Amino acid sequence: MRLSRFFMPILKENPKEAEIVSHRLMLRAGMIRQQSQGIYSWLPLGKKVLDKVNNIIRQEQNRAGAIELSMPTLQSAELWQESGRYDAYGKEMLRIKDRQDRPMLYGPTNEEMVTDIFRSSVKSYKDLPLNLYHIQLKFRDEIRPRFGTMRSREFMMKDAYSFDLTREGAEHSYNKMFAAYLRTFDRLGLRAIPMRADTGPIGGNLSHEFIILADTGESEVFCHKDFVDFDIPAESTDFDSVEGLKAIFDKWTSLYAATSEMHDEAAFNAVPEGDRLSARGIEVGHIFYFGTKYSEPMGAKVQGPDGKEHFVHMGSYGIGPTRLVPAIIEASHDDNGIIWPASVAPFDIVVINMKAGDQACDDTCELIYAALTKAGKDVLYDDTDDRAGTKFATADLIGVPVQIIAGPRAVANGEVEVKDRKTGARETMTIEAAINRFVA
Ligand code: 5CA
Repeated sequence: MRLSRFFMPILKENPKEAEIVSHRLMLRAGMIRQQSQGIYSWLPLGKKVLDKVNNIIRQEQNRAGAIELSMPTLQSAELWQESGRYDAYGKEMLRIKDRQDRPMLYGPTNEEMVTDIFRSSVKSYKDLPLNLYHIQLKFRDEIRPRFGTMRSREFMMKDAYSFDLTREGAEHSYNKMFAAYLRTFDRLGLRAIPMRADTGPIGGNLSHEFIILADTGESEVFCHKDFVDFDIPAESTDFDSVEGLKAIFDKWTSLYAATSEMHDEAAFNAVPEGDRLSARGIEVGHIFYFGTKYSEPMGAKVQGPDGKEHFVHMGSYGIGPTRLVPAIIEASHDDNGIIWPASVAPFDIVVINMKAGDQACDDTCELIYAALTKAGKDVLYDDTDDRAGTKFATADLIGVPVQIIAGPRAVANGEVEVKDRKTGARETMTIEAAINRFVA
């Protein structure tokens, strides 16, 4: 992508409304724009990162056996009256009427709708286990939307819903998502710790929040410090192995970890003092087992091997992609801007032409841009006629992991500079060596 033809409205000034660093940097880098309170557009640079986050989530959901579908944002109130949540959900639900005066709502979550899909076509235990997920916008009319897309009113959620014949089966489904979440957050460059959590309006009595430790987090959390170094389940994890996944779950729940709502002071004080971590955290995922809470009132049942009808045991599993993007920035930035982990960077490499219009610089940059693009790299080429200083500042701000810098002096020697955004290390090398480093 040539920067001269891209749409990346960088802000020079620090936006006054931004209270935390991720919100400030997302606005400055032209990733998002607020359209009304708590409702955001994702501009091209932000959309690229969000898509990469969603793809990693998708890969890990698929690996764990979940199946993707797409459900609508607008739902009929009738379904929610069946479960009893239409009245219970309160003011967070945006209620709408259509032209026939029928009550509708903008979905804050999808337990009812997916249960309706399930009951309309699944009749036998032989079709279980089943886990259906989608990545879709949600709306919650939060009292205090804040921190940009960290807590917004319209936000994206990956929500998965599992169906099993028995409680034991449902626990295995829960453990699959538990392990998939550990892998997902790790691939996003984050250390997320599962903590016992309150179930709120979703319900049930088994639930874990996945929390990233960050000073700007909204939750107060308490855990054993060893979680910071625990091993992540490998790519080769067998998601069909009941014992294997139970072992992962047992290990990751063997030490104390709880959010403030579930905090047990006495249990925490039993942890040796030097091992106690009391910190702030960002909730990036939340998983629930709630048994037959929805299947009973909505009549979602299957025939079991005993020939009798059984209400299915369900769980739901959420991740917030539009919250994850700022969470990654909170965990990875410096005074100059964002430092993206390679897995979600909007571009792999930025080529900086220090003197656009200079034939040698132009030719060198075009050569590198073409070679790396051909090799499958996603390259941003800063071909604008801004000053070199402005280009360096922009490249640092938007956090692309590698910068290849072509200035007249180096280019005259057949060389360019390669800068690592994270460490700041710079290396001068031949043009060919620079290309080879990223093609190989
Ligand atoms: N139905 C369940 C799981 S599918 C559910 O709704 N869970 S939740 O309420 O915990 O939300 C799941 C995830 O969505 C949260 O962990 C968080 O990452 C994200 N999320 C929730 N509310 C917001 C919000 N206002 N802004 C941004 N992300 C949010």
